[in-house]
Amino acid sequence: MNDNAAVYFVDRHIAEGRADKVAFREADGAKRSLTYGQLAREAARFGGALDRHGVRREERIAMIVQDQIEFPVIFWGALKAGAIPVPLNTLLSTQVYDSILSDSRASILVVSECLWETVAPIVQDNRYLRAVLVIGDAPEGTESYQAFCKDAPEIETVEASADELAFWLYSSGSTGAPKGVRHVHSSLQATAECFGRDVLGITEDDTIYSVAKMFFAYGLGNAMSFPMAVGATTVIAAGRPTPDLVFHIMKEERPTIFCGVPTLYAALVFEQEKAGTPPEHCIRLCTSAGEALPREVGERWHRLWNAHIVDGVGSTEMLHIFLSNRPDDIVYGTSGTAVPGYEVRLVDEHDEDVAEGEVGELLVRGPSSAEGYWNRRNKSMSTFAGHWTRTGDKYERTPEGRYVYCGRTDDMFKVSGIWVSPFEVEQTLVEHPSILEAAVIGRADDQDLIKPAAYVVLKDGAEKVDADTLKGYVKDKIGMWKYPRWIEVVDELPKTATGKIQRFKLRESA
Ligand code: 3SK
Repeated sequence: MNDNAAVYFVDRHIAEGRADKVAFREADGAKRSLTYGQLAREAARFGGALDRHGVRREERIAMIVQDQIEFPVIFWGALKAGAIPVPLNTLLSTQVYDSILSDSRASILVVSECLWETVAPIVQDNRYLRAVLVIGDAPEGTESYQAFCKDAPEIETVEASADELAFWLYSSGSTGAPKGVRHVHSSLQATAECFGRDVLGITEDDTIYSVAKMFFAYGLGNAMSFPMAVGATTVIAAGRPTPDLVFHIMKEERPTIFCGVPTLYAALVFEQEKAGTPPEHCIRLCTSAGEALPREVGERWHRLWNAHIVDGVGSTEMLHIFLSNRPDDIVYGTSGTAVPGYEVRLVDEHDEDVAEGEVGELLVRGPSSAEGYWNRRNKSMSTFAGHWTRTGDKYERTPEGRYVYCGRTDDMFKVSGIWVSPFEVEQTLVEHPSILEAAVIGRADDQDLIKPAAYVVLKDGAEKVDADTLKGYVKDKIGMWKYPRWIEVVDELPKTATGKIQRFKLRESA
């Protein structure tokens, strides 16, 4: 039996009569679309072109590709040929691309034309690259992706086992240099079935729109593997997901499932409340990940859109969401319970299970954990501890068995000997009508005692609030010792490209 993931996600649709069904539709740019039949042929041709070029199994194919129809063609074409696609964040700097290209030793690089300038200074001196393919007009020293594929034979999907390496994703987490996370063929199907099909209930009739791009594990599942597992359609957009673009896509492209991140939900709620009128849409369900969704944002979104947000937790290491609310069982402000097929535990610093109501580090086990990090033996051993994977997140379990996010292990701090969850203080701050976003860190006072400090972004046009009022607001809601002793108004919070607040940057500048 051939367990190459391309058999299930690509080839199967032809046998099941979906060749003419649209798999991907671009909502911006050239507005092209790709049927399942076209995708199968073009992926087979790209695989054939790799073969013709002498690319061997397990060679890495780096992708700096926007959300455009070539993305799935390249990803699946590489898998069909037994090569390893490595989709990279399209927002990185020249220097970071340089280090990732060297680390991965990719032999082929495929770049979207508009991203070429960022990598142009480094490709010449890279000693592993044997071809640089530009999607669009090829500058000197590169080849056009279209010419590379022209007249290539369409290959059959190569045999692969479920445990064989399929693709890598580079994870930067909220700190540190990016690490290559190596995933096997069976993980894509496991996440698509356990979460996409069994939790979200995505069907062939759905149209999905994910603001998280496909280079990010969350977006790869939402926009590619989940819809492709059931033969649904994905709307993709290369542009930055501003509220205007999102509202436009909701109205014109009529997605039924929307996948967002907390910062964007907060901005959309704010814009919509200003506009006053309910938006025109066909959304039946939304998802959120990347950061815990503040309760307030979830509740207000539901009132406006009459569709719930299923908030969940995932990681690049586990490929997608493993702890989540359910569409028919949502408690905003919690991350729900383990996704069927996964188990979670909360442990203390000795790896002993903590008691109910105590804070512990979240460990997870399930069918989609990565094989390890590339070239990071120690880090692999500490993160992938046998069947269990460390998440680096601190959680608490409620008497009902739901998990409540407290913060990243590195972001938690104690005040007067009691743990403070930065997330709890942030959630309380964003309940204030003037505050759009907040980040909380521990900071030493004059006596070198750690106390909470808050950075807040005000809503556009919001009335200025004085610090004492805000301090009193938090004190009244969650307790004396948790209120921020310092409150700074900032224009924006430092975040990763995938929307996670980088509290370590605030600590460094405090
Ligand atoms: O950060 C997350 O919450 C996440 C969710 C799904 C897949 C991947 C990631 C990193």
